[in-house]
Amino acid sequence: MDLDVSTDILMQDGDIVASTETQGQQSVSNTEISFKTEPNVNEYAKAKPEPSGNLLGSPLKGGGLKRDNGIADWQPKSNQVIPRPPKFPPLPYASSQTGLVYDVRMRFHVETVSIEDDIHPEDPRRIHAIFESFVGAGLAWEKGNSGPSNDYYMGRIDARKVTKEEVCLVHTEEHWNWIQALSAVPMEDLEELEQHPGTKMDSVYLSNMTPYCAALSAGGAIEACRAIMLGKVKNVFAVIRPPGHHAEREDAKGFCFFDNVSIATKVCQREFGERCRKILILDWDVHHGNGIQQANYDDPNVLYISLHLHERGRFYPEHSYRDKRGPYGDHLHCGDGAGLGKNVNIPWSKKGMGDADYVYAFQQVVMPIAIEFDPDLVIIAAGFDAAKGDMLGGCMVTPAGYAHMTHMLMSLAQGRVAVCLEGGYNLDSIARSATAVARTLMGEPPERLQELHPSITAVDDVKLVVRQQSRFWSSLYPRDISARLAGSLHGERMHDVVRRWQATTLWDEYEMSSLFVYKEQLSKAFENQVLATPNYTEARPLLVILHDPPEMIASPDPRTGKVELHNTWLTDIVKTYIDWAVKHDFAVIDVNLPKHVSDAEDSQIHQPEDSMEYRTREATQLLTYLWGNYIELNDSTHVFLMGSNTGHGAIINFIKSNEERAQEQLTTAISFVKDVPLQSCRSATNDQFAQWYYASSLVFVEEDHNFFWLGDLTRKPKKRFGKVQKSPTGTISEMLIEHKEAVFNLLTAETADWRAARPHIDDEEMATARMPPISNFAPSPRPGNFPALNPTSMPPVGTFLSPNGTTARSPRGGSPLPPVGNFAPSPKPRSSRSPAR
Ligand code: Q9C
Ligand code: ZN
Repeated sequence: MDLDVSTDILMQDGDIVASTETQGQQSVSNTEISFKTEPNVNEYAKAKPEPSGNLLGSPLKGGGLKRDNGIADWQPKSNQVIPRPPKFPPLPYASSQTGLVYDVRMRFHVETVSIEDDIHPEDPRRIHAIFESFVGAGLAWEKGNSGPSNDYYMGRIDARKVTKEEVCLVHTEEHWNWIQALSAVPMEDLEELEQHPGTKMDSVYLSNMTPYCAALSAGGAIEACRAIMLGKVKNVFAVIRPPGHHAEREDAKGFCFFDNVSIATKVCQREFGERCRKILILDWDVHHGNGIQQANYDDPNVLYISLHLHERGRFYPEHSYRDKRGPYGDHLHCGDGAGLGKNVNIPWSKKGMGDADYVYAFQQVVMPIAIEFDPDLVIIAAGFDAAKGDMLGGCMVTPAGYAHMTHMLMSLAQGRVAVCLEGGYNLDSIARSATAVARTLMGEPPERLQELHPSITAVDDVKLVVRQQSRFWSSLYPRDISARLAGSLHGERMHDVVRRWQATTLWDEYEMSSLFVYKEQLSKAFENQVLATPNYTEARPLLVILHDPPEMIASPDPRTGKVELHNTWLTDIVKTYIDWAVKHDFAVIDVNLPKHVSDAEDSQIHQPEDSMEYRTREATQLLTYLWGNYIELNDSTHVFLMGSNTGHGAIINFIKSNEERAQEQLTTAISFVKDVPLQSCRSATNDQFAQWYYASSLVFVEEDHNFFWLGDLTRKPKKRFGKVQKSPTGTISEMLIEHKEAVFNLLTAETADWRAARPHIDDEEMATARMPPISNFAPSPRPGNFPALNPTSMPPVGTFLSPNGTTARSPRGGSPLPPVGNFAPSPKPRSSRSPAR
């Protein structure tokens, strides 16, 4: 191949098609890579000023196409002690060049109808901005702008057009054909073009030059990777566009046409075989690379790791592939078949991630996995749209952050790193970020990081990924537990175990038992959800407590994260309230609001809490059900509702939609509010309503609650928020301890009248109401309002009888009825401990 190395390495728009077209075609068949550098280096050494910051001074460079370690020129001189020439070139990596793919012709893909002030973000100037920045930083050579060329600069590698056959390693032939056809579509038709009948294009613009530019972009990525594998360069930066990582098997999408990186991956695997079997694709574009994931999903030799903004599936590409099946970028997508475990999504749930968050993810997930994978080549799908200043990404990564990520990745694959541009839309941000990356590739250490503290959400997001990926990677801890639970271990969620234990204890101490609650979907989490003292229908005060499950405090094993029972404590402050209430002759209904309701078939994987909205809705329904079916039908003299967090929301919701019933029947609503919104009671039709709520409530609000710092601190809270009291910072349990005296005093005061005129309690009668706790976990006899059923039609299940053979009272205190209409596998009647008298 005869190349004139002294000519301008930067092709001008005019000579493009003629020169590079043919050169490009040559490189397809010929593995030669051309390095266009100026031959005369001695002159340069004299003429060029010292690059700033070069502490060692400018070394003499060998001229010509390659860096020269002086070995070839070494000549023994006759009267000297002859040192042995080294067998291998010293510092082979440090002394070889970084490659650069840049071809101005990739600027030809432009939006056809350009609306003046609405320039498309995927702007042709993107690649030029990066190249100019390289030149300005002294990393790349440009005729007229940077003195004589020498191999101190990045070595230029020609882009060329990808072939159909290469594209079809990733895309369908139809996709290739559709892209090719664009060059002949009249401009005015391009806008309305569909890629698939009836499907609008998803975030792409088209021009007649699109096929050409997309082909150069993919070809550029290929040549970049090949140059490394051929030993021409140590690493490479491919400044290419249009980007590729959203392009799917048969879809252009998200400004992308061909999946450049995946095509380069498959070409290298095929061409270099065992030398380039395992490839790591690290995608730090702010968007998920749905195309790359799809193209490599079942390939065990391609590890795809993507860090991206996900916003729980609400960030682009929200769902993809025309079948619209999923939030493909979530952490649960880990690959398929032989490729299982070779897909790692690190989805940020919130915008605004910065250097510390990315570095944290690298340290916790990316590098441990990458080192264990041990790739032969690293390709970075390098979008710079997570950069500070990018209008699409909303993240904060600085050039130093990108440099650090690059630096870490350079420890892999013997330094074989190919950086391929993807997105990134702020011209200034991408230029500065890419330059920092290129400097790092060339051997400069990264700048110091300014931001060192990862955000809480980032830590949470990363933890989720670690747990998920720990199934596949032995360097990740803590291990995911679901694999251990699968099979015959009979794993049970602790909240179910604990609630059963509570039910047992409350039965033993107060003969509290389960009230039937109709549930459409049955789950263990509902078992024993509502427990009542046997006297809950009687003419006495009733305290209804809606609370979160008790809190666990654990000190896990530092290495495995294993939580052992002997290092785990259960705090159940609600019990204190029940104890007090029972001792003071209150009837109690205790309602447990589980934080997560598993499906009937519990998959035993880690579950986040159900959303606050969902839990509040569920709790409201439950309270409404209890009120209608139990509370208002009994003879209670007073009704107190007490709720913490979700319970508070449920109480207010109930009150608001049952204004009259509440005002008539409810004595006091007591709330503990920590990390849920403080609800207010106001009525459109009744001015007195807020007044009534104020008089009938006691609301403890944690002092850090934003209610206090959002509002005007100098003013008292509005009456409609109830009788608000500030509570010192702490957990809900701590709040419950802190204010128990206040609550007990209130309960005592409010029931003083009844206490004074206390009726005699018939012990005999009470005993008849006793029954063992009953599981709430089974099909109900019939949906609907339980008490509305004809009691005699209830199936006579054995344990419905109390141990002494009598039957319990119905909720209304009427005809005998199996207690709480429960169903199926209930605990065995306890003969010895049962309270038969
Ligand atoms: N509602 C890359 O960064 N946004 N592509 C479309 C439509 C598309 C980004 C928003 C963003 C594509 C390579
Ligand atoms: Zn992007």
